Amino acid sequence: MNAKSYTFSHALCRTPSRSIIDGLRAVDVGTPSLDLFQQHHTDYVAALRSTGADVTVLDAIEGFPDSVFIEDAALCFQEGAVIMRPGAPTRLGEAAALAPTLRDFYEEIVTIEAPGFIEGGDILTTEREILVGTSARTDDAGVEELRRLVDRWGYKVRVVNTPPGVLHFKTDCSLLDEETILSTKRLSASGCFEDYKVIHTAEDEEACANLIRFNSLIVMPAGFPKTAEKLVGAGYNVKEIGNTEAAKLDGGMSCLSLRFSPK
Ligand code: CIR
Repeated sequence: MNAKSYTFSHALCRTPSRSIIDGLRAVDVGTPSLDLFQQHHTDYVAALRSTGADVTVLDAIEGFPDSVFIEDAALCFQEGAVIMRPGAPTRLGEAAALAPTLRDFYEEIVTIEAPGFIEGGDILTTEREILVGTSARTDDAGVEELRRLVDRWGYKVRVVNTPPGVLHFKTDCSLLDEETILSTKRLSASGCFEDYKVIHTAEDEEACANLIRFNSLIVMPAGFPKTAEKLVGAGYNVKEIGNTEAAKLDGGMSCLSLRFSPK
């Protein structure tokens, strides 16, 4: 196994802060429990480590309630890292806060500059391209800036649409392997995965579309038995992790880590 889109030597996670109760959410379905969030987070980190990866868990940042969703603040490749420019005003400062840590791993770090906005949750890196969904958090200027920055490493960016009312592009899809994407039907209907094999989330289980392929594992939220069965049936090694508290803040499995293999 050497696919660079899902083979990772490292991951960065961030401890949930006490301020998580003030995290952004589209609909208020209750306050997340910090204790349970922490328990799920510990299980998540253990799952990543079980694949042999070196996982660094950074300190919580109380000033940024959503900073546990570390994926949105940067995008990492073998060659270097891109510091994002989150479109949520309360999250803008998270990107700069992450830069010193990324310098421990990379010589080359580039930064999305104003005026564009872009968040990691809108970016799906596959073996052959970088798909970016424009959304309420990611605009055309942010995408064009990313395109310009990653050109130096030979990566191609393709712009797609995030379905209306969906937080991030990857809220509705995930990479399963070099050729295969897990997607909701509402997203794949746009035709954006025409050149891939697509496995759909089972009916009424759209909320598990955000999962991660991390080395040998598919790390998915617990509580979606029909989709889990589909994935196991297709030959994937599925590990389920509790996600009830992150879900109250529209977060899922990809948001909780930055996954990378620096050269
Ligand atoms: C937010 O609205 O920004 C957070 N409450 C959730 C971020 C989820 N991140 C992701 O899907 N990559």
